[in-house]
Amino acid sequence: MADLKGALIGCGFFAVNQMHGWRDAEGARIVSICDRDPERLRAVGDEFGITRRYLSVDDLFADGGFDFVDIATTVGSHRSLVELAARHGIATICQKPIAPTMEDAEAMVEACAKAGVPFMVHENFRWQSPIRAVKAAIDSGTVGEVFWGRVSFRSGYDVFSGQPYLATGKRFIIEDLGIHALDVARYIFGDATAVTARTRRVNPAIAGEDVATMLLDHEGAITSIVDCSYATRLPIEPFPETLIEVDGSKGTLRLSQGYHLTMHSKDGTKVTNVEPPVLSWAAPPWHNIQESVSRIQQHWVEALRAGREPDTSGLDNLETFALVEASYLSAAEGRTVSLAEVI
Ligand code: NAD
Ligand code: 89V
Repeated sequence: MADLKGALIGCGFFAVNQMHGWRDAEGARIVSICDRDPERLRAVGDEFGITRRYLSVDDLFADGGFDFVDIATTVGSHRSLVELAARHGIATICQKPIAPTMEDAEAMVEACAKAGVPFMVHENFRWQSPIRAVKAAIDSGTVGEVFWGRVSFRSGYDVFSGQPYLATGKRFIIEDLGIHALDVARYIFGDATAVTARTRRVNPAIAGEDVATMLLDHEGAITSIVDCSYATRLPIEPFPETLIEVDGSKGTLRLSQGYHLTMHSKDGTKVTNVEPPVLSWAAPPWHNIQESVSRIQQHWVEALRAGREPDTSGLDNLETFALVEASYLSAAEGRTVSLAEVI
């Protein structure tokens, strides 16, 4: 079967990982790239040997010649680009966060559904192999019925040097990073029905919040805590590890710093090293995220070929984005917010 042909829109900081992932993907390759910044277009085009380069998305779509687009621009352009792709009947991947508002996110999902085009949000954290290992361990039944959990990302890493725009938005950590942790909480503990959140800005040099704590009520009477911080200085910097705790009726499970997975039950305690591989193009500490990029892209190829909805489809991602919206509303109003209020 011929490879699927893709076009990448946005050749910035993170797109380089996506281009590496596509180079390794089985059954797909990038044939065209687009960026309104000629320098970024040249850099990515030269590094990955892509000759079809466009400064304008209108020219990109006018020329066509691809089966899907991979949108790697920042959030402000996501809605217009996804709707443009839908108008051209092109299957679409869009980076997280799906949109700046719930209204935009819902419109994007509707536009793709109406056009009959597959739509996936690049929500990659749930594809990290340590997180898959946690889910597999729960599914194996070792810890019994899960009743409590925690998804935690606490760091003092300087994310602003690579992504300066993160320092300027009114919203920061929940929208950019908490969104991944909230999605992981949904993936592991199931959909949530309500959230209670508190936020704080510790770093005076940025505009948004850099600390957030969310208490989630999940369907099935599971309670979880999702906490994230970029203001936490630790003896060994954990970036970008997501740590997970799970308590169940028969035992406990802990994904701790250094990618150690500890499973404890009446049968004993087992510690496994679940560190992800460092792919040929990857570099620690980013290898964890980089591996998940390759995995979600391969999932997209398989889902597209099979005519299946991808796990993090636009529709699925509305539930994750609703948690983001509900968390900001909860923190602003100091009350518990039901997901039904925002979705
Ligand atoms: P960036 O600013 O470095 O790159 C964005 C690029 O898109 C820029 O080169 C810009 O010129 C280009 N662009 C913007 N609008 C355009 C348009 N309309 N047409 C053509 N080009 C356009 O941003 P980044 O840090 O690479 O982030 C991009 C997206 O990736 C964001 O949504 C961010 O949240 C997400 N991201 C995801 C992960 C992850 O693990 N999933 C990690 C980092 C960033
Ligand atoms: O995954 C992300 O969205 C990134 C980072 C891990 C740096 O927060 O912005």
